Amino acid sequence: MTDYYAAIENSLKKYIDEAGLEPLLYDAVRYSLMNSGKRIRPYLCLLVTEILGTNFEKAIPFACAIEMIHTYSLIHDDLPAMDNDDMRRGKPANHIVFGDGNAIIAGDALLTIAADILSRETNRMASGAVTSGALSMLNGQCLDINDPIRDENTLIRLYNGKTGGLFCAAILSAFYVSGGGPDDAHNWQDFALSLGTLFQITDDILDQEKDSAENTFTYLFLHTQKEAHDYVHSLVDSLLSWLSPYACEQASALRDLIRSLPDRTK
Ligand code: GRG
Repeated sequence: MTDYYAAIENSLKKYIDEAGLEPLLYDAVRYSLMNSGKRIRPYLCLLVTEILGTNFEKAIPFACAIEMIHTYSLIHDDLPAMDNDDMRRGKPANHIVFGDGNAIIAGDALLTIAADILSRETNRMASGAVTSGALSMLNGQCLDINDPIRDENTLIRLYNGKTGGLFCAAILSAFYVSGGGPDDAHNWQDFALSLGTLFQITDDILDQEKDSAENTFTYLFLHTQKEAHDYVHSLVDSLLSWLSPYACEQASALRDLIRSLPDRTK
């Protein structure tokens, strides 16, 4: 199977190299973007594109724009005015190394390069899926930083925005790149939101100690550890059964990814 990860790394680097950034801004952007992220969103985008019978290269611009938007959100989320985290991806956060001002414009630069990539694409549905996911993420963040009512309904809105937004962007842009139309998108959208929820609750399980010390509102604020594990495994089962009509090697790779999520350690 194609090395999708190598394709993502090379394309991300090419896009930032071509953006005409000042050396300091380039360093701040590269520091966070080319920094051992798991690349789950762009990987999903390329896999789903191939599952739907289209060459992954058509989806590369969308996959890269999504990873840039994701990285900008992490840089901004780590700032003192937001989550105030000193470490990201195993290294000091962007603002710790470059200062708050440079971290803000590094995030802005990533968002702007993503917009530039999308503006050069002709598939408006796919571009729209990315911008809509990015806005959804901001809605989720808005709920998150404003201490919402801590109930199940709010948690679903929070997770469908903050995490589900960019999972939808990845999977729906792949769907549209492969010729899908808006009337048939809802199944893939449900799939993306379930996958986002699975990813986020495994994140909650990993961060449980820190979240509980900081009284953070997560799935584990409302549910026991056992309920979280049971829910995660029921999501894995339903995602796998949803994928059962697909037999290609990329579908097998996606099944492997889904099965691996409950055991992830980072
Ligand atoms: C500040 C604009 C803005 C938005 C913030 C995404 C987000 C919204 C905040 C980041 C904090 C967070 C826990 C988000 C939920 C999604 C999530 C689990 C992000 C981490 O994604 P990974 O694990 O990260 O894919 P890597 O580093 O592997 O790319």
